[in-house]
Amino acid sequence: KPILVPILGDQLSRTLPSLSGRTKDDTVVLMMEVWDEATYVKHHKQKIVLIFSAMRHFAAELEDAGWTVDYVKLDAADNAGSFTGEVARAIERHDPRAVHVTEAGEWRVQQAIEEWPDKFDCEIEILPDDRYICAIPEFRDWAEDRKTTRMEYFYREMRKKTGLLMENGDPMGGKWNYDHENREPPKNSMDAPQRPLFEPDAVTREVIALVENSFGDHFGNLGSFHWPVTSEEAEETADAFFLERLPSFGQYQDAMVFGEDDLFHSMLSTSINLGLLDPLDLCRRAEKAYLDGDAPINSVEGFIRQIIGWREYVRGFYWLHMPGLQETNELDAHRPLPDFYWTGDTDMRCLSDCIRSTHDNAHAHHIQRLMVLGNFALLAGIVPQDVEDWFLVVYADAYEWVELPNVAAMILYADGGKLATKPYAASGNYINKMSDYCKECAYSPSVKTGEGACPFNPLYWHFMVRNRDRLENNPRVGRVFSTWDRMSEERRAEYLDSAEAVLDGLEPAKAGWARD
Ligand code: FAD
Ligand code: DLZ
Ligand code: SF4
Repeated sequence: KPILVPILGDQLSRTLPSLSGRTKDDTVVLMMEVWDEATYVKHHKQKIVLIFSAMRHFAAELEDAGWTVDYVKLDAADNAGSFTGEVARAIERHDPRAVHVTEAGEWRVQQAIEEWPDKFDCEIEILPDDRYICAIPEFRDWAEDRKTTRMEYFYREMRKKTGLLMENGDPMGGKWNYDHENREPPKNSMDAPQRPLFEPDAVTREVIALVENSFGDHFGNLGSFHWPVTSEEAEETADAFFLERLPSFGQYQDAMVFGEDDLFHSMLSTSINLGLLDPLDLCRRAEKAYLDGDAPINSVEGFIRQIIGWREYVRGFYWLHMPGLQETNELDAHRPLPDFYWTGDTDMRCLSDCIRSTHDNAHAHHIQRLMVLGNFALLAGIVPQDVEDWFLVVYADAYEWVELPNVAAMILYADGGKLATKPYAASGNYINKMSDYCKECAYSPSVKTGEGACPFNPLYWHFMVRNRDRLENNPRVGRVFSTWDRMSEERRAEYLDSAEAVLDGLEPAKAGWARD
């Protein structure tokens, strides 16, 4: 009897623990395209194409390498529509002596897997996913008994653990973090190199047709699908990044330019999250670029921090705070998501450009997600669950374990400050400084209230005033209220009235975009 090895859509790694220890002659790999996964939220069309195409390519590679793969397509007759239903059918088909599965990335799926031992009359082995640098219990131990569980301290532990950018126990260059060098505004004419764009092959084209047919009402554009769908294409994207973009990655990490969708970012998150690239290997390559003198320390340290710091940290944070993180709403935000997040129909040029990129590419870079799309949702007091659904739907790299901490805790402060020391709230000044958006916007960042005012300006004060009780004692925010208190009563009323006018003008999203 064989061992059945189900491989989920974000487990496309040859080193996957449930696969790497197996022998080909007594293993059946099971891969399943299932309706439940494609529709628990109505994912961007490109996200579904990416996952199905990458799954199909991975299955073909395994078969070429001599593995037996039982691949269930979405439109296969009798597809049960769920992982559990398909594993049940596969147990019938193959009569395995055991099922070996690597733990799921998402809490929702892991809950279902943990029911398998009771459901199936077959031995079930659930293996920890060792494709991360920090195991879930290790993060829990680290977080326990600590007064402050900030990312920066966790990151230093990961530097020590991996030895990345370390020299005799000290950080290379003398500092742990070079973030203050990574905040340069864009230059007038930014000439970022084009990343490799992959034309859809026959496999991807077949999936595109399937997705148009089955998920035609989902958000997003398919005409511009160029994501890497194999580890080879992902490596090509990584090669181009290390060669052409890493040197400027740090400097322009927070810059935003109208119509420039990736600038000097790596565009590797979709491939890392699918399992096509190994995150530690990427960090070692970045470190080598520094040691060889091909990239400056601020770029290399910044890139490594995003991966062994933020990426690992949010995963640990997710598992530490689930399932509560889905429900948390400490700032008591209650406004529905504005419709323009789906349509892009707004005169705010920063938001409309970020939403266009999101619609066309299933991508927006970090600072767009944080300081434009996130900042607006924070200031306007959008209900966290609406914002979470939106971010989970629209990005090709979105899985709940990475999306939810970034949205609930990082941008919305809905966890009450476990992750961030203060809300990332900013007025139009910040966006004006870090982008070229404002020059041709219908609004002006220097107009603070009334006609023509950048909506971020009055909303900033409305947010602060509404949350004064919660934020006033935070030493990193407190001073803001002294500024407010020094304003004349008339000025304060202008700010609040302007903000109310913006908020009253927000049309709530129509039902059916994120969920049926
Ligand atoms: P780069 O800028 O080149 O960064 C390199 C890598 O670092 C990324 O590929 C990613 O793996 C990692 N990374 C960077 N920042 C983060 C972070 N905050 N959390 C986790 N990993 C990080 N990333 C996702 O992978 N999936 C998501 O669903 C997701 N949702 C986000 C939602 C919000 C509100 C915010 C503010 C950030 C979110 N991020 C998410 C993090 C980040 O925006 C993306 O990883 C990044 O934009 C991907 O593009 P890139 O590969 O070019 O990244
Ligand atoms: C996101 C996604 C989608 C859209 N569809 C599938 C699918 O049909 N089959 C599959 O194996 N995985 C899919 N995924 C990715 C899963 O949701 C992902 O593996 C979970 O996040 C694991 O926790
Ligand atoms: Fe965005 Fe305000 Fe600048 Fe317009 S003026 S682009 S709304 S920050």
